[in-house]
Amino acid sequence: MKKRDMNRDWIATARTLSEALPYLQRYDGAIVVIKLGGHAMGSDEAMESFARDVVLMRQVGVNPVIVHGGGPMINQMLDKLDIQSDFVGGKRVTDEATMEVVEMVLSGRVNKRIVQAINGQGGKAVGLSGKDANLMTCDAADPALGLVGTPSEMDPSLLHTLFRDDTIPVIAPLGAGRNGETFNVNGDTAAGAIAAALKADRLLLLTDIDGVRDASGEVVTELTADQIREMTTQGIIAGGMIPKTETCLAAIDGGVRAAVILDGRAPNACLLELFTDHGAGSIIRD
Ligand code: X2W
Repeated sequence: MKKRDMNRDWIATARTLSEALPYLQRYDGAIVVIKLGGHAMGSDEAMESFARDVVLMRQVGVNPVIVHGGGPMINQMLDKLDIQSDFVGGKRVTDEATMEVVEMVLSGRVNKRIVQAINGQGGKAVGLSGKDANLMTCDAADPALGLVGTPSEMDPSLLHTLFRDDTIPVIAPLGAGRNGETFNVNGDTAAGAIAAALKADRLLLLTDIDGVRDASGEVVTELTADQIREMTTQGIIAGGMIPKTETCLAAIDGGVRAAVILDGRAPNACLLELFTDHGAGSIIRD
């Protein structure tokens, strides 16, 4: 004999699913690029929950692409190896020794952790970096930063092949140079460039802040590109938020329909944003 568990609001669960229908229809076949920052990668449970959301997206017809960071994990390994590391304008000054560690950590441990988490939830993920299939060719960003790259030529054709095969790409932000170099690319920059190359429907930047705040400190849920520019000129958008909003503006300029800055540590952040009226974080459109 079995009895119903009356401690849960099952009717609300069914209603939530029903209310998701228009969103499921809207995002059927959509390309959603998700940047998972190192600061948004939490415990194994949080990673499992993120992976579950990604697999659910794929299950309902979305083509998710994960581009990850891993700055804190790179810092830990550099510390262990006693390699000093500096940031200039939010970018890691990258010499050859640092580059070796960056590639090992990002393409190795961090990338495979995400791939394994997605596959553990019944998805089919494959780990890549911008070097694979010439996805992201880079030029040096600034000689003072060493091997930091700016994406200059994108070839997303492999990603379209993976979509057709129900496979979820998980991409480390590294690019190849034209002379055999390996370049370290800021994770947000890489996600924006990949989203633009795919003309993605959404770019979701998952970070550890809950969105863009106005002068009174409140999170603004919807903004235009012009409003972002104005708030930056007025100094309301400042510090670490600037590279994020710049990435969003560049992605929108490049043909991405909308970009969202949201807190990746909040449970089911991606689902909340894509499939509910509530949304999450701050959405930026042209
Ligand atoms: C970053 C790449 C990783 C990254 C770095 O070396 O830390 C540059 O700064 P988060 O976790 O998204 O910050 N690259 C050029 O962007 O990680």
